[in-house]
Amino acid sequence: MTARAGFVAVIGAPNAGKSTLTNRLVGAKVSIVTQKVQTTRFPVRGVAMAGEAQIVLVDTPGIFQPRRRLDRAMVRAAWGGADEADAIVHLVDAAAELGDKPADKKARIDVETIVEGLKGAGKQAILALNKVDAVKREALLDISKRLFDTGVYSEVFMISAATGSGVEDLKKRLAELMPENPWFYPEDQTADLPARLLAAEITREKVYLRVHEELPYSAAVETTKFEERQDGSVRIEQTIVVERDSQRPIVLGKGGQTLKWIGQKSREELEVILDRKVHLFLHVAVDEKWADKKEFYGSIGLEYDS
Ligand SMILES: Nc1nc2c(ncn2[C@@H]2O[C@H](COP(=O)(O)OP(=O)(O)OP(=O)(O)O)[C@@H](O)[C@H]2O)c(=O)[nH]1
Ligand SMILES: [Mg+2]
Repeated sequence: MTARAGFVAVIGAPNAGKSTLTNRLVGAKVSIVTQKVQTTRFPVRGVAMAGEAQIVLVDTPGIFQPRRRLDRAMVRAAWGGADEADAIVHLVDAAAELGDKPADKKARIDVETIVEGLKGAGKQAILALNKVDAVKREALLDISKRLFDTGVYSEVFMISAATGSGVEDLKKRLAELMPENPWFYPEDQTADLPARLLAAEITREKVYLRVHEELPYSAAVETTKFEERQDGSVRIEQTIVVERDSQRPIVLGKGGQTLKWIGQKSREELEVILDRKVHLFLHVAVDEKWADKKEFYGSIGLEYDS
């Protein structure tokens, strides 16, 4: 058999489950997942193998109505991921298509924007209706028909990225769509994020999981030191950057309890991922302008002027 390899962009509204699906297809955690919208900030690659085919998934930031500089850079990066891909999966949160919370309405508008974007670019995508575990079967057919009638989809899959239902079928199909190519990555490699950045992402995930309600405008995490030590352990120093003075005590918590929790959870996960002992030191800093600094964009591969 001939080797196949290609790129699959996973696009969709914020919170559709793109990172969950990417992790599920790869079979390892390559991208962070939280209940907060706009968790993923830059395209994250995950490598899945299916027989002779290597599927390089590109988990992208959510596509939404951008307001701030960072929003614009994220949305641009998401479309950029779709531009370069051999196949596009448009992941739609089926529960949000049916719900009437403000967030659901927002998600539906974002879905329409994506449909228009695909039309404008003359691209066809695979529609994957996600979160089928959270909605009634009958409703799925209606959503699927309505979206399929837009003409931008080649086929439809109904899946649950969380439970894995339907994901194998989708994977099989993606494998067939991969062009003949030598593999881009060694067979046993699942991710290609540099360790410093990966470590920062894991900590950012813990920050969001713990204080997402109180931090409307999200924080940034920077790894300032990543030092391999003689004894095989690694010393990691990170700064959690928030935008306002009032957010510092939120991240710290009473007597530093919240920060301690964040540090502990992050360290535990990093020890598993890096497969060695981790000494993690966290600091909290306030910088009103972090989301407007050029260096920040460069460090995560986003375009400053999007
Ligand atoms: N019930 C259910 N929840 C899901 C499913 N897939 C993802 N979720 C949840 O949806 C939320 C968002 O998941 P993510 O994977 O972070 O979504 P995303 O599309 O990557 O979000 P952004 O990076 O913010 O654009 C998390 O709380 C997930 O646990 C699913 O199949 N069923
Ligand atoms: Mg994500």
